[in-house]
Amino acid sequence: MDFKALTASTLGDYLRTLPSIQAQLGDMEALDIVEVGDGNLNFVYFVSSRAQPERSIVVKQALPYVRLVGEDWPLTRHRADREAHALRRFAALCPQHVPVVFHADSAQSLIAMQHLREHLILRKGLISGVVYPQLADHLSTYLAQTLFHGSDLYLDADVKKQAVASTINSELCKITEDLIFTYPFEDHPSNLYSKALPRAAIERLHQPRVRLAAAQMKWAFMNQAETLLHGDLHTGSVMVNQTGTYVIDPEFAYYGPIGFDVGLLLANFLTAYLSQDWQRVQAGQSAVPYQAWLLEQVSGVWTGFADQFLALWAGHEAQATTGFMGSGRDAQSLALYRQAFMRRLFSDTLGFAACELARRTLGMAQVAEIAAIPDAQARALIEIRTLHLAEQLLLQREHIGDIAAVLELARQAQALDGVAA
Ligand code: SR1
Ligand code: MG
Repeated sequence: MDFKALTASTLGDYLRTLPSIQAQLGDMEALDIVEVGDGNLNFVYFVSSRAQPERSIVVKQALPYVRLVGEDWPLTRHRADREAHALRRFAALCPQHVPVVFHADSAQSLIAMQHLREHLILRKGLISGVVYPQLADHLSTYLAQTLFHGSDLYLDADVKKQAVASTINSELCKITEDLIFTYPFEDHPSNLYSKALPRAAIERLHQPRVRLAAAQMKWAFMNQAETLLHGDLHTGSVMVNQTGTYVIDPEFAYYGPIGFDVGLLLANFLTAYLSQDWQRVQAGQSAVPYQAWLLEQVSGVWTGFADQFLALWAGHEAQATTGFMGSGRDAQSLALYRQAFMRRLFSDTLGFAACELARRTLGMAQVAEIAAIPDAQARALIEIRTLHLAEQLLLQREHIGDIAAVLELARQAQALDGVAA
């Protein structure tokens, strides 16, 4: 069937032809279908059986343009294939944290998957000040499992090279190259921020040493084909409740630097942290305890990820005849290499986190915890803080010794009450 943009009225007839969907929904005579997508790119529907409303699925369709902008910004529908492939691959590696795909149709650029009806988008939970006791544990496990098993530390070299070739996602990568690594560091017409943000705060990102660092991170994003990434792992790509965590929406998946997924996630915890002065105070609460919990998530995600990544690596080396360093490897060389590897991964992570902080402050793809603040002065102060932290992380990424030092930089940014000269 030729591609057809489906709607809440036409989707039912399409789904009724599919045995895999019938198995999920049971009685499909009458279906309740609502379009619920509030993401930037795609259309998303909740579909349930009217006779058995507890049986439901999510359907996502990619249209040949960017939803946020409309038909003036054409975009390949190929992203749905990338997403279906990545969901299946990540689910095989970490089934407890990835939704099940029931059906994927390349011609229609459509995916039908598990409906996480008991879960909420993490970004919304963080704006409301909800504590999720197992969040850092779950997210660090997801990161370690997916990022380790896609890399040359685990895969045979030829398998990994084939994987790099078969997961090319150029158009979506170009969005990231522009929106995360380029536009925040220049006066681009698509940039958006508070009217009250002082020009001096924006111009700090135009300093040659900052632009140099951003260009270095862009180069790493474009050239370090280290593992299959989610590619857009912000807190809007995570669904949570008190006991479970799922990572959704990997349409930006491609082979890139390991630190990119980790860095994006940490940056979005940091925007949540730096915006609590507004969020909690509006709710009549002190921001302090929730901010402490958010910094614990930053620290817990990094240390949990690093520990599990190293454990997976050591476990794999222990049972492989020829490890990454060959069959003649010795314990001391292995230890040195692991240490250097993790050191570089940490500074990559901080550099990517910095670019994400900059673009979530100045770029067109805004985050609600900052952009929805109606008081221009209050929003501008938070933007000053996120930009300051972005600058510090970018410039110091190779010298920051550990995650505790990152938390200290975040606290210093939180304490700012204006733009540094
Ligand atoms: C056109 S908006 C692009 C952004 O939305 C996606 O969620 C990614 O974050 C991307 O950068
Ligand atoms: Mg998304």
